[in-house]
Amino acid sequence: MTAQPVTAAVPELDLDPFSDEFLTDPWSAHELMREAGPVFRLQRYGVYGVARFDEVARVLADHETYVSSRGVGLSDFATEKPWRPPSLLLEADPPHHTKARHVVTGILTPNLLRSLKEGFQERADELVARVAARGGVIDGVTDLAEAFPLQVFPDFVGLPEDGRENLLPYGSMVFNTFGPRNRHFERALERGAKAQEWIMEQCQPGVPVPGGLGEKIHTAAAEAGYGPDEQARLLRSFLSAGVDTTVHGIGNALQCLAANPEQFAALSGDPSLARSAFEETVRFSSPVQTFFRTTSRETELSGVALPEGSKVLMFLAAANRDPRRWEKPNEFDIRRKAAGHVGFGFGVHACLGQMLARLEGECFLTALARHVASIEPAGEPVQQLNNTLRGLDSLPLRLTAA
Ligand code: HEM
Ligand code: OVM
Repeated sequence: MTAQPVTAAVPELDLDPFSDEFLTDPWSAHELMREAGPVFRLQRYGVYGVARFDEVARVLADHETYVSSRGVGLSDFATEKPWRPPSLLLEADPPHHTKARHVVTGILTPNLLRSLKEGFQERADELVARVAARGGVIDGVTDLAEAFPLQVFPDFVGLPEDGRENLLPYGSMVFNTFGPRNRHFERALERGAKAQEWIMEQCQPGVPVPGGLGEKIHTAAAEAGYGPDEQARLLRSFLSAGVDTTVHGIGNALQCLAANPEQFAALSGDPSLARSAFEETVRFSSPVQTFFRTTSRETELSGVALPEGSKVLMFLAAANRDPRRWEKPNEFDIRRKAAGHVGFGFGVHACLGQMLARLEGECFLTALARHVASIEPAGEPVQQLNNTLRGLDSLPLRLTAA
């Protein structure tokens, strides 16, 4: 027997992907990880990592070996109590996951999304035209990237006006808790406590405004046999994942367009490029940078033996810039075929909100193309450091109205 030796040399890296240095500028470390090998170990956390497109896709594709029910953060739910009751979607495996997913996909239909388009476009046009007309230096994050989703998403879900300021802190809290118990995690728990209370109130049956997504989820979940607690938890998924992600997507798009005037010129010249520009932003900037899986059994990945119970960190952002998969991966090019990136994941857990995210991105960038003639950096952007998300706290810009 000449079985191939499987564990011969797993590269051991001493990088900390949750350190401020890494989170501030992950790109050179991503390259180092991709070049270290198809699979490596992160010594500091005792976990495996994959940063090449093929291995990330393989882990995403095999949900039986690489499970989500033990948590998609560093914490292993088999040995540690989760900080909140696990998501019925994100932190579940088939067949439980399949059932929950079915409830939601029956609601977020292409028809429903189509019905939103006109209203989203109007709000985007109105907002962008107003901010562009103001002149002077604006903040791309608070004036635009936060303002647009914070208008359309809570209305769509059927949330009250009062308390919407809790949405961003709650999302940022949830995404921080996928990391280790570092400064970001601990601060998130402290600062997010109040937001969490408000979010959970909004998730209770009977609270969301009739006619909105919230009520629809409760009705469909009840019909599927879920009790009040599970209904609330399904809606909680949307309030966890639905705002910070698109805010960062839009903020990152503004940053990329301001940094690449020829790309903004292409968009202005042809606003129908808006959807593809947003897709390229998700590939290029990967608002969700990482997720973990846990091995449910001993397995082998690209010649590396992984014991049962191993945490595997998928660097989605690194896969999205893997030169093995992409031509000129570090160039932001709104005309490229960005489809096939893993910024929304892939497989059974592929982002449930991706069509809504794309709709928001497309409407926003269409409005930008229509109402803004030029967009220039007007100061240093401030990165918002989060264990999972990549986005900005502030982005000083000078806009010229079209
Ligand atoms: C799942 C990214 C917007 C709701 C995911 C996953 C990624 C992702 C990478 C896969 C998780 C995994 O494989 O473990 C993004 C990005 C967004 C975005 C980059 C914006 C640019 C949204 C929005 C919503 C949403 C707007 C809700 C309206 C969800 C939910 C899941 C998910 C519920 C879990 C799906 C499942 O486990 O079956 N998202 N997302 N996302 N996303 Fe998004
Ligand atoms: C959920 C959830 C939370 C955070 C992110 C996410 C990216 C889903 O509660 O289901 O998907």
